[in-house]
Amino acid sequence: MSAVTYEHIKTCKQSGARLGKVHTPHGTFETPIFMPVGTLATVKTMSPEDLLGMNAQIILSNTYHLWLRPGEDIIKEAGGLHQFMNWHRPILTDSGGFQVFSLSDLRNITEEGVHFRNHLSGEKLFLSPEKAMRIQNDLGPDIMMAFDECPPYPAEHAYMKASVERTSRWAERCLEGHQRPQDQGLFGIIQGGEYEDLRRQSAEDLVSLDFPGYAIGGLSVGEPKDVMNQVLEFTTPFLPENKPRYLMGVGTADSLIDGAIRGIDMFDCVLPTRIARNGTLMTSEGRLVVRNAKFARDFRPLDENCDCYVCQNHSRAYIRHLIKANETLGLRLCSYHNLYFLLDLMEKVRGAIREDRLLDFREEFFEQYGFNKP
Ligand code: PRF
Ligand code: ZN
Repeated sequence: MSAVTYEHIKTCKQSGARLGKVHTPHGTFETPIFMPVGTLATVKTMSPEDLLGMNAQIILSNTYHLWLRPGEDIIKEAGGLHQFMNWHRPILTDSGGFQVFSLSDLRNITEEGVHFRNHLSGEKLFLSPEKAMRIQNDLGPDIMMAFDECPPYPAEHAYMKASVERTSRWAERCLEGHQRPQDQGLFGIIQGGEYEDLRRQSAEDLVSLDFPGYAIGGLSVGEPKDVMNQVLEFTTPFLPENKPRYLMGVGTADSLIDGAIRGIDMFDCVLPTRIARNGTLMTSEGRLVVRNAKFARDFRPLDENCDCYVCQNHSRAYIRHLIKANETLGLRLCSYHNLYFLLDLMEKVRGAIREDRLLDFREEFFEQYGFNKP
């Protein structure tokens, strides 16, 4: 029995979206789900108590960042990441592959792995499938990710084909290097850009290796929205129905709904916490930039339809003041609301799947949010 298993509850008759549960050594989370990002073993400005208060069911952290500081040896010595940060619900770590590509210049990809420079100190570093597995085995998340290459968009077909084939060879090395399959589930990552044949090839390669879950990587890297939706539509048919599916790095409200409709179970993104820190809020009526002068005397909550702690207790005028004065409470309140908004959105998505009405929900949500897309 794998450390991580998917329990299918039902398929939405209207949209085809999946309602399920993922069981892990640190408990169960409901899907479709949004995972807040805690890159450096902290969801920026949020305490574990805050995360429990908004009912975060699983969070994500990063191999690359924790390897550089404080070092996986210290986290292992603390008893693992859950103990180190005092978060006892499920944790997923990304493998470092993507972070190497997005954070460092001067990288050199070889069959063996990736040579690059530390984005903090400039020091020369090397990551490989084996090393990414060893670090994640030391960190101890419930779900760890294979070491992949996420090529830029757009990339030539020939480059992408060679890259997909290498990512498949790396995936095999990840499975061989993984030392804790009994209590950590390792997910494979499908690449292939916008190319249907390469997505198929990547999915078939990885599915034949029998991972307990599959991610779709290489999306939300600058491609148009309809390209992402198409890629999901032609990739998910190659994935087993009894394993979780994770769309990496996607976190706008509309793409969470559109991803769920295309059979995605898990999402993560820094977007809600990143935009919160400059005072941009996600609300049921679209984005709200609370710094704007028009909110100086606006004593309504950030979102009149939100039940979160922030919206029950504080006004736009107060939060605008905090953000403009660079008070850290402003960052906290905005981060809390944005995370609550996406977690609550996914709870509503799960409710709509349960009632076979996710396409109707999408219509209603997009209408209020200010989208009028097909
Ligand atoms: N690979 C990995 N992590 C990721 C991605 C990927 O392709 C993406 C793509 N948006 C986000 N995070 N390992
Ligand atoms: Zn709120």
